Amino acid sequence: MLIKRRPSWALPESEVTPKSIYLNRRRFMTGTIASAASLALPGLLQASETSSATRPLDYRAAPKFSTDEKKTPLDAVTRYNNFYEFGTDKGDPARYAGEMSVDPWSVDVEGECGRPGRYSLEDLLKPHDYEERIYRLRCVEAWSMVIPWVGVPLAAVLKQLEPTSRARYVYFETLHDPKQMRGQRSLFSTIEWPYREGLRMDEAMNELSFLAVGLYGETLPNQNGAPIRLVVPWKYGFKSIKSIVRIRFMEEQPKTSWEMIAPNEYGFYANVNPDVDHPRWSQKRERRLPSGVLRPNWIETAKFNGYAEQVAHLYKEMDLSRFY
Ligand SMILES: Nc1nc2c(c(=O)[nH]1)N[C@H]1C(S)=C(S)[C@@H](COP(=O)(O)O)O[C@H]1N2
Ligand SMILES: [Mo]
Repeated sequence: MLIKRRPSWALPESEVTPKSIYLNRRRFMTGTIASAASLALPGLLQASETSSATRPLDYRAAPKFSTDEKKTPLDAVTRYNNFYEFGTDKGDPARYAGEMSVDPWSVDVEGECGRPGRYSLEDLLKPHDYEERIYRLRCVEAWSMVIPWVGVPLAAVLKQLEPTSRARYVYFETLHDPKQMRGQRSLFSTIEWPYREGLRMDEAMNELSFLAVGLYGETLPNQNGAPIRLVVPWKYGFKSIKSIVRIRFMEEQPKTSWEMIAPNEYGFYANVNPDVDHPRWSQKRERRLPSGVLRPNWIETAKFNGYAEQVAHLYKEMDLSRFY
């Protein structure tokens, strides 16, 4: 029997009308073995969905950060994931991320800033109102989604921590706890835990950079990086680090997980760019999910994932084929 607990930073149920999105699931096909398995084992997935129960959030829409594109159905957003802490199969996070406990949660703030210390998630977010932003998410593996996130601008949270003039980069870490994260117990893991990511300070302060605490109007399902994750929509998905427990302001460019694994394939910048192919595949097109096996939904990839107007100026002086 699973006891549903409301995170302290979510709203009391009495203040909002819960959405019925979970009651009205549609099955979808992604064309992977993972989803075939998930269709065959509905009971198993049902259990993990319940164990990472979500709660409604109070937020307002941010029309400036929206899109006319069709949103990816919740089913795809929550069942086709990359979260190697729970396994490398696309279905593993939905199956196993319920084994992680996300309440209470705290974030350690360190380095070049005026307000270092350990913050409860509640204290970190208290000064800010939640907004909904509908962003495209483009994975380096050439698939993409359109996701309605709920959260706060990264810049607002970072400013409140008072970065010093020496802070040129900001670095993030995911929880490292093999007891709760079975992928970290694996002997075959290529990642040196914890999962690490980082941004240049001007990238972090860009209006698009976002800290998500929810999606589709509710707190994040664990598989999507509960209780707090980064969303950097003009960069490949691996920059959007999940389940953040550490923020460090740094003078030097930090080492990041995928760059550590294969520096010739994955760079620190990782801007979405159809003109710079991955060494092993083209980045000119992407499968917009849901996408069937028989009729894959291929679309053209846009430079900076379609956000050039907001971010191209950050890279004016840079050769993006060298700084990939
Ligand atoms: N800690 C952590 N964060 C992570 C990953 C991961 O394996 N571990 N995968 C990244 C990749 S490759 C992608 S594409 C996105 C996927 O986010 P989603 O599952 O919410 O769609 O999360 C990113 N953040
Ligand atoms: Mo990804």
